[in-house]
Order: sequence, then structure tokens, then C-alpha cells
Amino acid sequence: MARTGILIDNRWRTSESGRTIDVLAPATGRPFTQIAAAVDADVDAAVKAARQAVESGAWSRLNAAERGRLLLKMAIVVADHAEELAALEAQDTGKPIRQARNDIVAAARYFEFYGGAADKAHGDTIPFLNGHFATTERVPHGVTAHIIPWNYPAQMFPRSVGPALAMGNAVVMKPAEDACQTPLRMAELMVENGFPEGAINMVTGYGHEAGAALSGHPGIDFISFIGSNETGVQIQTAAARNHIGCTLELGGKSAQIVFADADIEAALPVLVNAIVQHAGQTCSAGSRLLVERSAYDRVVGRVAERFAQVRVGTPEMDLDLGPLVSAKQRDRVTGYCGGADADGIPLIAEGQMADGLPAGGFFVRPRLYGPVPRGNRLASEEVFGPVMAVLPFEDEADAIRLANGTPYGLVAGIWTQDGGRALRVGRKMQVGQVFVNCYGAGGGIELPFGGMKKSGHGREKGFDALKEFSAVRTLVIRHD
Ligand code: TXE
Repeated sequence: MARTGILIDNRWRTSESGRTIDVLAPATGRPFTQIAAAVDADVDAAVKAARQAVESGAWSRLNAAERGRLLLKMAIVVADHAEELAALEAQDTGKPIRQARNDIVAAARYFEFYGGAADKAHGDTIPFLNGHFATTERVPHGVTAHIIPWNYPAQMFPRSVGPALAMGNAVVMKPAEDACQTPLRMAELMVENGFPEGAINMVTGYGHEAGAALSGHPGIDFISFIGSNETGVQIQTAAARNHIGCTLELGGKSAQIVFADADIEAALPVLVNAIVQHAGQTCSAGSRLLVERSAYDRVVGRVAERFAQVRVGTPEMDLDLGPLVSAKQRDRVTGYCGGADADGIPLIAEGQMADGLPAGGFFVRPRLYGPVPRGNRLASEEVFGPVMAVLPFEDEADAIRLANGTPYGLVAGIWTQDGGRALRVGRKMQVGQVFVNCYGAGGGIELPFGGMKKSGHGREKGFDALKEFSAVRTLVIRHD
């Protein structure tokens, strides 16, 4: 049976409701496929299949090295299907094909990292009372639920399920209704490459139906969520009702802080790319450019020149950025731009639209605004589009205050040639990741990633994710 979107016990199914959702290509605005709209009964069947895989031993009887081997095999399988997956990702999300190819490289690396890590997450022995031997082990939660958004589905699929499976959980994922083709294809490849029934289950559908049914299901033991703040609150509420844990990764308003002594020519491509990559639809997008006042005109002038060269095109044109994912996101971003214009914020530079863009595509022209007043919403709210806000700062203390002055706390970039300042400022950032003289640094599969404040809690990526997807059991033995 063809991929429908609902995968339970290694078989594709249609929704109990019989309904489907049209999936639009962002570059044309036209449907290119359909996914099932899962409802309560589908989610219930998926959770039961996962539970069965845990309780029957179909999944849980595999030892850590065997689980790791299956994940490692997927690293090779994904690499073998790289071009097919990249084309699917580009069509589904609208991003330039080169960026989609990078995402597939990252996806394979997630499988590799967590495959390799599966048999290396171990407990401790702890000095305790005389005559006692105390030890800990890491045990899976059981059934883990995963809800991901539409911006990086190819990366987020293995980033989310990889560590959960490595630790021995059986998983149920609800990918985003706006873009989920690569997670479905990778799940299919997992089935073809030996994952037992019930280990990986997929339920496509709307957030308020399939998503709410999954996060509120009494049969799940943990929730991993990436998405909006509003939905994050609902997820945490659902988790609390079931007395289970969750991780929330909820976006940001990340600052790039440029001091007057920075090597601006080295910084330039990184500063601009941090808001251009995937049209700014990146949780860690560097959407605020904070520039030391004494260098403001010089730095902003160079950024503006580069920004004006940025080009918007279709995935196949493979320019700097593609369309936004949906009409809803396009309207959100143009709404912010309209607000900035109405507030009289100067438009410093605009990107270029390629000739011959399809009329129905969700394209938006990138915009650089500044100086943005500190109280303006463009200075503190997540736009999730190619819109950068420039703000001047006076000195180090002011930079720290300004960088930390939003409700979010995901990432910060610091550009300076003064090592002491980089450390001083970096260690004051209320964020989960700080980059000095670089930003994003190649995806960072190995690096713990997650937020402080309204950017959420818990850590994905790296070894820390293995801790999130497991619990510690302490065992004490008295021997005299
Ligand atoms: O998010 P939603 P949306 C931010 C970004 C963006 C805004 C809105 O600012 O503009 O959120 O995006 C599922 N119970 N981020 O509306 O709705 C939904 O089906 C359970 C930042 O797309 O949170 C999808 O699978 N699940 C973020 C996922 O949640 C529900 C990436 C995300 O969708 C649900 C995306 C519910 N009640 C958006 N409602 C980042 N951190 O990168 C929705 N969902």
C-alpha cells in the first residue's frame, strides 16, 4: 500500500474518518499529494501498537547494540536515497534544493550519531553506605510521542525519534500537516530495513485533531514537541494531566551581537545567512542584529549591500531562499512588515525576487529594518520569516541587556576579536547556545540544543537527548 501518512505496526492505513489533507507545494501553491487526517481512533491504534512493541519484546528485547545497528543502517540508507529525499524535502517545504541536500546530510548524521550512541549511554556506581552497593541505569520511558513542525521535517524526524529509539522507546510521531513527506519516506525506509512492528508509528493530521489526541493520550509516557509557543502551552498542560514529562522547543528571537572590533567581512555572510536560511523559518534564526553604535553605519552599510543581493526563487532555481511554507505564514510575515511600515521604521534594504516566479507561490521579499525602537514588536516577537531587525547598542552592558531583553532565550551570536569580552558576554546570555565568531556552526548534531525562558525547556541533539528520552533507575544492594 502506498504511503498514506498513517503507519501502524509497519503497515500504512487510511484514517478512520476517511478524510485526507491536500499537501501544497509552497512554490506553486498547488497540491501535489495528500495525507491522511488521523483522528482519535487512529492515534489510539498507533499508541497501542507502540505499547505492544514495548511489552511483547518485539522492540524492547533488542539490546542496545542491536538497536544502534538498525539506526546506523538508516544512516547509510538515507545517504543512498539522498537525492530522492532532498527533492521531496525541497518540493514539500519550498527551500532551495542545495539547502534540502544539506538537510539530508544532517538527517543521515542524526541516525549515525544516535546509532553509535545507543550502547554508550550508561549509568554510574555511587559511593554509598558501608555494606551497600549503589548503581544507576538509564531505562526507556516506554512509548514516546513526537510532534514536529514543517520547517525542517527531514532533520527533525531523526533528531526526535533517533535518541528515543536508541534508548529503547517505541515511538509515535505526528509530523506537521504542512510538510511531512520526508519523515514519511524515512519511516517507510525504516520498515523496509528491519525495524520491528510497532517501533516506529506515524500519524499525520491536523494539530487540533491528531496532535491533540496524541499529546493527551493516557497511553504515552513522554512528549517531545517542537513548534509554537501557544501549542507548547497546550502540550505541557496535556503532559501535566497525564503526569508525564515533556521537552518543548519553541522558537526564539535570537541576537547577533556585533562589536566595533569584529571582523565584519568574515561575519557578513554568516549574519545575513542567519536570517535568509530557509526564508527565516528557523527557530534559531538570527533575527536581531545588534550593532555597537560606534560602528553602526559601517556595519549596517555592509550588511545592507549584501542583503540587497539576496535572491528569492523556487527550489529548482536554487537561489538564496525559497517561498514561505504556507499562505498562513506568508500573511503572518507580510503582516509584521506592514506593521513595521506603519510604525515608520526605516527599511534599510530589500532582497530581490527572481523573474518568472509561479503566481500562486508563497514568496516574500526579504527585508532589513532599522534602527528598530526597543519597544517595537519587531524587536521582540518571532516573525518566522526573512525579516531582520537592526538595533544599535552603546557598550557591553547595554548589549547584554538588549540581547537578553526578549521573552525568548534560544541562541546568541557574538562577534568580537576580544576573547575576554566574548567569554564575559557569552556567559551572561540567557540562551541555550552561544556562538562566538560563528553562528549555527554546521547544524550541531553533537551539541545540546534547546531554550531558556519562553524558548522552552529540555535539550535535543547531542548526548543530552538520550537523557531526556530515558529515566534513571537506582539499584541498591546490601551485601553484609
Ligand atoms: O505552529 P504549531 P504553526 C512558531 C513560528 C510560527 C508559529 C506558528 O513563530 O510562525 O510558531 O506556526 C502541531 N496539539 N514556530 O502554526 O501550530 C501541528 O500540527 C498538539 C516555531 O505551524 O505549533 C504541527 O505538527 N499538536 C517552531 C506542530 O504542532 C498541535 C517551528 C507545530 O505547529 C496542536 C514552527 C495541538 N493543539 C513554528 N496544534 C520552531 N521551534 O522551530 C498544532 N499542533
